[in-house]
Amino acid sequence: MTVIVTGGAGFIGSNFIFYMLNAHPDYRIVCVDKLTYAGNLSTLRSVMNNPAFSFVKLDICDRSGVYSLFEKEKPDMVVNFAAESHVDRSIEDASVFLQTNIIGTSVMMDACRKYGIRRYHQVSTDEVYGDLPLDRPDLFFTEETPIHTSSPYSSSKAGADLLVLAYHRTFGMPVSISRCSNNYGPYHFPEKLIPLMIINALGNKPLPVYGKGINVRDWLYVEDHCKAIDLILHNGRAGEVYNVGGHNEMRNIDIVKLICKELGKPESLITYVADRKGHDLRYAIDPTKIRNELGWMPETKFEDGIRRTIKWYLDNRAWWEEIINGDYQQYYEKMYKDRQKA
Ligand code: NAD
Ligand code: TDX
Repeated sequence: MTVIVTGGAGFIGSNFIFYMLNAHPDYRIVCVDKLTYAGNLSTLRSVMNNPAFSFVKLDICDRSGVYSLFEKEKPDMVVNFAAESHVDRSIEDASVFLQTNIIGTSVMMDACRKYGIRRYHQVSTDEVYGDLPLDRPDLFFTEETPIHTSSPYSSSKAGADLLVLAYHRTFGMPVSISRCSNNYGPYHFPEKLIPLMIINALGNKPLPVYGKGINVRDWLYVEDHCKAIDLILHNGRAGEVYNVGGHNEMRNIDIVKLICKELGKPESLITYVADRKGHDLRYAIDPTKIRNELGWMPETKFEDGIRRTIKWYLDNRAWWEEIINGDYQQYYEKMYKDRQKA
C-alpha cells in the first residue's frame, strides 16, 4: 500500500506520518510538501532514512508535477493535509489560501481521477461550521450542521470540502472528509495559540490574549486525530464526512493561565489585545458518528496532553528557536506590535 501524505512537513501531517509508519510498517509513505513557512524538513529528520518513507518537495497546485508523481508512485491512497492553516494570516491576505486550499485540492483530486485511487481523504476542520453561541452549551456541531464560515481560511476549507463531495457525486470518486477540532501537541507551529503562549512565557514575554479571552475551543491531542484519520481511511464509508473531537472545551484565557501555572510564570505576563476580526466564539464537536461507526474515542486526557506538549517544547528548543529567529520575527512584529489594547 502506497499512501501520499500532502503537507507532511507541517504540524498534523508530520505527526500522521510518524503514526502511520508505526501502525503500518508494511506501507510506503510518500510525503509531498512545498515547504512553505509552516513546513519544516527538520521535523521529518527521524524518518528521512526509513526505507518505507520518501519526501518530495512539490506544490500541490503544480499539476504536471503532481501527475508525474502519481505516474511514478502509483498511490493507493491520498491524505491531503496541505493547506494554509492560520486564520490570522487569511485575514491579512486570502489569496494563497484560495490557491492552495481550493485549487491545490482540485489538482490532487484530478490526479486521483486520472490515475485511479482507492481512497482520497480530505483533512478538514470544524471551522467550516462557523461558531456556536457561548450561552448555549447544549449545542454541538454535527455532520448535518450547515456550512457557515467566518474567515477566509474557513471559507477556503469549506470550498475544498464541497469540491471533494462533488467529485464523489459527479465522478464516483471514493472520498472521505474529517472535520476536526483544534489540535495541540509536538511540532505545532509557533504562530498558534498554545505554542505561542508556551514560547512567549519561556521568554518572559507578553502573552497576547485576543479580546476578553472567553472564546472557546475544543482541544484534541494530535495523535488522537491521527488515529481517527487512519480509521476513516480504512473503514470509513466513501462519500461521508466524519466529525472528530473529544468534548474538551476550554476558554482561551484558562489555557493561557494553565500554561503560566505549569511553567511557573506570573499571570501578569497576560496582555489583552484587540480581538481577531470576525472571531468565532465557540467550537464544539459532536463525535457520535465516528464513535458509533468506527469505534473511535480520544485517548489522551487534556491534563496529560498539555503537560506532554509543554515538556516537548522544553526538550526541543532548537526546533522552535530556529523558527522564531527567522522570518517569524517579521510576522510577529506585523501581527502584534500595533495591536491596540482591548
Ligand atoms: P500547518 O500549517 O502546520 O502545515 C501545513 C503544511 O502544508 C506545511 O508543511 C506546508 O509547507 C504545507 N503546504 C502548504 N501549502 C502547500 C502547497 N501548496 N503544496 C504542498 N504543501 C503545502 O498545518 P496543520 O495545523 O498541520 O494543519 C494540517 C491540516 O489540518 C490543514 O488542512 C488544516 O486545515 C487541518 N486542520 C488543522 C487543525 C489544527 O488545529 N491545526 C484542526 C483541524 C483541521
Ligand atoms: O496570539 C493569539 N492570541 C489568542 O487569543 C493567538 C494566535 C490566538 N488567540 C486565540 C484565537 C482563538 O480563539 O486563541 C484561539 C486559538 O487560535 P489559533 O491557535 O489561531 O487557532 P484557531 O483560530 O482556533 O484555528 C485552529 O483550529 C482549527 C487552526 O489554526 C486551524 O487550522 C484549524 O482548522
